[in-house]
Amino acid sequence: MIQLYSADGCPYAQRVRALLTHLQVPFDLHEIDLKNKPKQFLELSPTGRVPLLVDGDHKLYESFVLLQYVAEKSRFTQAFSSDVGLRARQRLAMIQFDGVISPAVMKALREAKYEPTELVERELDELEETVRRTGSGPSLLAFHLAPFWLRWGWVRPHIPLLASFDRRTDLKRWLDEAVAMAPVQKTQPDRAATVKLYLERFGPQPAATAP
Ligand SMILES: N[C@@H](CCC(=O)N[C@@H](CS)C(=O)NCC(=O)O)C(=O)O
Repeated sequence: MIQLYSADGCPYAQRVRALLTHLQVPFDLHEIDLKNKPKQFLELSPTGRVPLLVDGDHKLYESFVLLQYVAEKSRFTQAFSSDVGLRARQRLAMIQFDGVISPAVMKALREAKYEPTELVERELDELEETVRRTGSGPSLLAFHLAPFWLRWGWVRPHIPLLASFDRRTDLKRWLDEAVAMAPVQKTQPDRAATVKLYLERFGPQPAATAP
């Protein structure tokens, strides 16, 4: 049986929980308190981060890898497109979401402002084109993005960058549909606790007071 080390509020871990739920793969869930990680988890985990998945001899981490491992093992045929070019674009979109788009959103949240950059705007255009070609419904791209869109929706007024998503109506519709998928809804974290965590940890920092 798969052992999944997770934290309720963690969007990376929710990706994996949602996919396992969608595919009806049984798993033991180990909820990790990230502020007080158990010794047994730290001994097991090479990074100290969740999600961590243990399946027999396989100890795996990085949600991008875990999604593909679970999908391949369960022969999830809708995981990626059958078109080799689009499949590559979908993988690239997952990587660029974590590497470019998500950090820009978190920066906008922290600074309470967004000055559009060519890089982020171009990535959003690319993402919109990729989701248009992907179509709606369960896919690894949908499970990858939905937990983030869900949380950002909860703190929407604090993230000026989301206007850039909203202008791209096909992208916004696709993301809203991804969040509405039953396994995403079923695995969503406690809303009040997540909003509190987001704003305390990632929200605008109080201006330093002069000495
Ligand atoms: N790139 C990783 C990110 C995982 C990650 O950052 N997890 C956070 C929780 S959302 C974590 O475990 N933080 C604990 C720490 O860094 O000590 C993935 O995709 O799995």
